[in-house]
Amino acid sequence: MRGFRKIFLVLALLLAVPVTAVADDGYDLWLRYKPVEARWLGPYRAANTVLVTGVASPTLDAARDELARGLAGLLGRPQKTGAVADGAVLIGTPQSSPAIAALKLDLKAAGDEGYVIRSMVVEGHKATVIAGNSDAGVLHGAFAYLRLLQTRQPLTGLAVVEAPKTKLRLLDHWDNLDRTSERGYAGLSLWNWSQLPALDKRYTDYARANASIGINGTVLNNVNADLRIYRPDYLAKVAALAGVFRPYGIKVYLAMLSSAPIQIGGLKTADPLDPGVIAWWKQEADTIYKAIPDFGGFLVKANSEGMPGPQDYGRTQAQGANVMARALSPHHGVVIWRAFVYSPDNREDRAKQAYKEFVPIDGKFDANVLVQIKNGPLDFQPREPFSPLFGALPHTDAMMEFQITKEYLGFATHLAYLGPLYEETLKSDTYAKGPGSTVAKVIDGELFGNALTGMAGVANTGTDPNWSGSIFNQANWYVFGRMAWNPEASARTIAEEWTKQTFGNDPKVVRTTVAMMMASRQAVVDYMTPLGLNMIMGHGTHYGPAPWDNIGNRPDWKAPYYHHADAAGLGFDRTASGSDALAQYFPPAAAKFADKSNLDYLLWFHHVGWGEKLVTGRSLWDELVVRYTGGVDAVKKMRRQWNGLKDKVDPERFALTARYLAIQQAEAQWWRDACLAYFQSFSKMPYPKGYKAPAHPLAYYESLNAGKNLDAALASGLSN
Ligand code: GCV
Repeated sequence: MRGFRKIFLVLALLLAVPVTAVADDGYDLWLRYKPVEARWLGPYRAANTVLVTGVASPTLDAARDELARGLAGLLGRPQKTGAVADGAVLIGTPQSSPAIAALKLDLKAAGDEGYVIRSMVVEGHKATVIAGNSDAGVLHGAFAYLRLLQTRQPLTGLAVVEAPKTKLRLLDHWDNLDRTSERGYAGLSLWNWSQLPALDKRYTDYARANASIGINGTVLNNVNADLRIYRPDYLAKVAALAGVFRPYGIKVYLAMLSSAPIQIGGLKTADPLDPGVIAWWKQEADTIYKAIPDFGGFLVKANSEGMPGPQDYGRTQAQGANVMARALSPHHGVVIWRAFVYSPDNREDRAKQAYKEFVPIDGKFDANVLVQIKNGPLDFQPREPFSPLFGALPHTDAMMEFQITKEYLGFATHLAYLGPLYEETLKSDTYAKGPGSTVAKVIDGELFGNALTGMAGVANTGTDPNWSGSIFNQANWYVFGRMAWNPEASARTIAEEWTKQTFGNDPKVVRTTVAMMMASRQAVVDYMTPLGLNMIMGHGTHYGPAPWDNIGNRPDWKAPYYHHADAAGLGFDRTASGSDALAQYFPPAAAKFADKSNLDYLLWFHHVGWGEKLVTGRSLWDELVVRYTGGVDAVKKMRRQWNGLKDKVDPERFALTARYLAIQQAEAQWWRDACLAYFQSFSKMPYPKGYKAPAHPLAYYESLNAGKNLDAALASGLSN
């Protein structure tokens, strides 16, 4: 297939067919390395005459190979390697390259995994130096250098110094051993367990993509873990993957369960304080490290959604984590303990439960434990306030968990660039140590001086040719990696960077695509869960509107629990007159959320009367209609914008995206119509002027259920 594409490309070039006419399945992600425009060719070729390497290592070879591949693609000629000359690009560390050692570069700011890229005179020649303190740093520098070319930056006067602000930058795969993926919408799991330890080229391309954005770890299996993965035959498979990822600076981690001493150890208890259990964890760690000497550590979901945990023995989450941590510590492994803990009993506001569980045990975790906190207090909603745990654990290494896969934001088809969601959370001020105590500063360790820091993203990769279910979903993988590297980075800048690498540097393409991306997440918020609504998605699927229905299979956590619609109004009172979840925030942050003019969180924190006048001058009911309608209009606009790029994007990626946008529009209308019809049954207020309520709000859904094909269903959904 790939070879065939190459032949096709050559033929197309020979026939002088414009590049945009060549079909492209998106496999190459943002590492496309397409030929640069004529005006860049001269200066770029002059600055890249020869690659100069030093003593080889698997990682430095990967850096060299990537540069050779990238420069050959971009500059349309094979890339030479050799000795220093004018236009040379030198890569290495002071240890691997005598030429770089001789430059006596100050590499302190590059840290363990960063790099410098400098234009310099080397041995009398004008050259570019890509150097780091470690081979992984050099590899990251090589990708950064290629990014400069892919985004058409000048290659003169370069003085770049970069180091990641967080230590652990991980993808969490919720992948099962049967290759299904919990909340995965991009095909099967990438890990072909029945064929491993035999390797697939795709594993290397996965590692390349991750290294290009600085990701340095991957948790291979679902947090709802199947412990067969710890069998010797599976560990050999895991070791094979670790071997592919190692040269790319990526460590392998595995999800673990607290009950493992019973489930796979054959013990009678998994009590973390039991001497037999303590000994078993040590022995299990030794076994794992024999197979994978640089194993990263465990990710654990405990006492949540039916998972076992230390509470089963009357122990704290810290005691549960520490028993594992002490077994991993001699091997330099870590335990990542999730704060996603809530009980099946809904008498306590779910949004308050994790805080109540973890704040009392702040400071009780061993040095090699990180507590991984979802960005919001509930569960990856289109918009949530930041979790009050950020800032509330000054003596604990707190790590961010974002979701990249769009469990609650329309799966593969809806275009929702998550950069603004990540940025909004990271820029939120916790006020833990006064103004400026942002979530970013909590998780990069600046605020509390943490030794361990990190950010994890629930992966959206799968066996789909384009890896992520849609072309635009690739941007979410990309922005996650870039923000894990620098939690203070700008979502817009990253969108621009991604677009240029993915769709090219044509200003109209960049302008249009970035505008679509930057508006897309708010559009989803508006047509799904405006004004702070949340958890009104369908059944256990989390797809489509179902404000009337049950979320998941837990009877006590129904959608009406979250929105509290009644004859008087709508929204969850989390002020002092309600659950007082507000009190878990530092007072200035609480005051911002309490402010009713902060419409983004209005119904998250308040039960508001249907007729109550909002800061916009409209009643809540009218505002709700305006928001739902605005969300749909925003999708219509994205479709128009995308259609304007028809002659500028290759037909395959264009058509896929156009089709998905049509589905998105139909489903946005489905959301609007279904939610408004439902909420109006409470508000009993007339629709505002100009809004025509559909006679049949569930037409799209029902036509799909009636077995109509998608086009027919779309037609019914698009009819108004
Ligand atoms: C992996 C939500 C999801 C579950 C997920 C869970 C978690 O409830 O719907 O699929 O389980 O979060 O984060 O553990």
